[in-house]
Amino acid sequence: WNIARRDAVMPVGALTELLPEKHADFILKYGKTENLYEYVMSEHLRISGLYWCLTSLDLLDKLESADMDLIIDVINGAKNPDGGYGASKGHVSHILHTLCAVQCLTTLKRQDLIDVDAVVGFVKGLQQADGSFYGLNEEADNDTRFSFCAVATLYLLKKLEEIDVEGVVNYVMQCYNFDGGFGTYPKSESHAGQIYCCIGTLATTNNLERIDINRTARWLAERQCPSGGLCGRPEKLPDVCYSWWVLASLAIIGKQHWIDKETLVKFILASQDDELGGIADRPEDETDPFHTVFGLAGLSLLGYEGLQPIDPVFCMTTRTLGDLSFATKPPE
Ligand code: GRG
Ligand code: ZN
Repeated sequence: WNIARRDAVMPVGALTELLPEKHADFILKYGKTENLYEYVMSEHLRISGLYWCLTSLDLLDKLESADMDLIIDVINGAKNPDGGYGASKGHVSHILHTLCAVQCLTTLKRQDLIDVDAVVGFVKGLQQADGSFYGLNEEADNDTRFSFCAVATLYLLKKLEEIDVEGVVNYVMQCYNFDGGFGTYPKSESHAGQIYCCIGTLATTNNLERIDINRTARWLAERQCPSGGLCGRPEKLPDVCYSWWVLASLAIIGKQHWIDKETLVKFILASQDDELGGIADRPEDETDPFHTVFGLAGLSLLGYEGLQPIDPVFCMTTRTLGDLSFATKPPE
């Protein structure tokens, strides 16, 4: 193939080693009250932000440095009477933040703080007759991301049987496209983020045999650009977060070896900032906790040394998940 393709530029003299201490410092500075205020508190992303930060620290084996009491206050403050969690105090419950709250409390070994029946009630209330899920009550915004969030939340609480699992799976299969990918809703374009969510849903519910593994793996493997980075759709630029969405999807279906490991590792390492710490979407961009966690998680799946092993379905360490882990051995 010699077809011109949109790609990132790999800078001369790019970093080639992981800087774990820099990344731990970068993440921990968001744990300090004033920065938490500036970044996580002021945004509508607070609980998801905590999940990105905690999972980064867990991958780096630095969880004990997190300000546990502050984090627990923030999560408890985001809990609503309907059983769900909002982005932060005073925000309406949303399935995305409910999953993140459950993930954070699981990572902190504080599942005892979860009112399981209330969370189950909230999640159940979001399921529609066709099996799909809304993200929040009374808003028709069915999205396969929310199917995954619902399934993952209940799986982590060992309550999967509380929803119509066959219905979720049938809806997800309606979003399966001829090219092997999945979209946001039926007949919508394939996107790597949605593929991760749909494959995660099928894996968690033991339904992976419903797809053509080779066709899906081929769509995913074609996302690798000459720079080594992975993109989310044809004609898009590579971005470090797709080192998670694409690679984890391949890992779940046992085809991780269909992408070139060495150049992907180089791409992620080149996206680090050696002064401020953290990982960016691509080389020389500004770093943030979102791309830091998915860069680290991608490196962990690729077997990069010094990182805790990650579960490809839940993006949490296998150590944290224990018997809940789905982790499959990366195939040779
Ligand atoms: C347990 C890790 C975890 C997640 C929970 C919310 C969720 C489940 C998954 C999100 C999957 C998703 C849709 C990821 C894509 C995020 C993203 C970078 C979207 C931007 O997409 P485009 O195509 O832009 O508009 P790009 O940057 O690719 O050109
Ligand atoms: Zn990104």
